[in-house]
Amino acid sequence: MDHSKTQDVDDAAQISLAGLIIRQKEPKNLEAPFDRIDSYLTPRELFYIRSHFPVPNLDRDSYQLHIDGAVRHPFALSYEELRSMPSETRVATLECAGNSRVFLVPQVQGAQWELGAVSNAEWTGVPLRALLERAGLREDACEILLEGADRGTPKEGPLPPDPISYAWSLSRAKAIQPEVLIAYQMNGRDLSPDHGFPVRAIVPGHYGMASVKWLTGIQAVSEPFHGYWKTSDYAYWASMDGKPVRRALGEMQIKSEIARPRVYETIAPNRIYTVSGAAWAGETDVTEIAVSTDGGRSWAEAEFVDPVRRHAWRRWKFDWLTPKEPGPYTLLARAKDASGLIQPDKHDQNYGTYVINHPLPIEVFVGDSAGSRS
Ligand SMILES: Nc1nc2c(c(=O)[nH]1)N[C@H]1C(S)=C(S)[C@@H](COP(=O)(O)O)O[C@H]1N2
Ligand SMILES: [Mo]
Repeated sequence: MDHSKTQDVDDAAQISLAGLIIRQKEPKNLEAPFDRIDSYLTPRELFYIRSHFPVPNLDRDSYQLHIDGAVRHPFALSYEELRSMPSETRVATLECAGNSRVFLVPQVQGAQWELGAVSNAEWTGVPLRALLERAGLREDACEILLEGADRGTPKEGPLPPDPISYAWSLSRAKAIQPEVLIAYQMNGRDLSPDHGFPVRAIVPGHYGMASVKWLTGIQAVSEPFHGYWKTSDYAYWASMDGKPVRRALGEMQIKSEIARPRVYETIAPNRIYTVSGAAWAGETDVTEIAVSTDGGRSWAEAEFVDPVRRHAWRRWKFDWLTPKEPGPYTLLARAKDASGLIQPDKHDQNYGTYVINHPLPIEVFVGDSAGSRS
């Protein structure tokens, strides 16, 4: 792996030109400045932060990761022991399931994320699979429960009777996939406290809620885990034989976002303006990206900047010959995946305040006031 390249990304001038946007001060919920990040990997300093409780104080020397439950040989690992195991490094995009919530009309409850509750980084850690193999998963283990050290009382009901920890379970099938990491580094540097120091899970392809930070427990369970986060919070209405059933969120749905121009940007007429952004999907690849500059009436193919890499975003760009005619224009981007599926035209109400993956309208003005600036 080319560490020097990663280092460059985190030291890049863009860090000093940009900062995070506050959505909530405490617990910390900070959004990445999506329009200001040009790099493939999001520098650690600009990676969005989504935390439900205050950051727990974990110490490298006393840290222990417990692997137990429906396993034949439960065990615990220190931080140094984890770091001495064979590791892997993978790029994965994390998107918070509530990203782009501010685009919903009428407005809904929850953090008003714009475009930046999504970021892309390179993660280093031990495959969860290796830990589960060492523990010897029992036949009856159906899910793997990941538990963080942070605790508190959540904000929205139905509320549990007492304070709880942050916890999320993965199906056995996903937990043993090679991409799921028990990570201790991000972009070649140790995790920062906000991103889960000393150790977090990284579950590529799933919405961010699955990538449990401050991970202290891995428990194999023989019954599906129906805790607060998988029922009250990150759940949606699925359909079973035509009847609605409550299910936990999982895979990220295909989505693209326009980074530039920004909402209400003024753009010079009759010039080439390079529209840019990124697109990603869950357990599939993004294969096509189209841009509309007339509110969705017509679409033109845009060009990818990055190659296909499962679980990581692809930046894209589109050279727009801006109209001679001044006025408001609505830009949209729409991605297609390897199976031919494209982003839905509008938000699916069954997802409530989550999974906002329809093409997000970016309204701009073409006019002369930008002439002097560009
Ligand atoms: N322990 C713990 N893990 C957590 C959370 C949390 O509040 N506590 N938030 C989750 C959510 S909702 C998201 S989107 C990601 C965000 O990871 P980041 O803060 O590193 O961007 O962490 C997930 N892991
Ligand atoms: Mo999230």
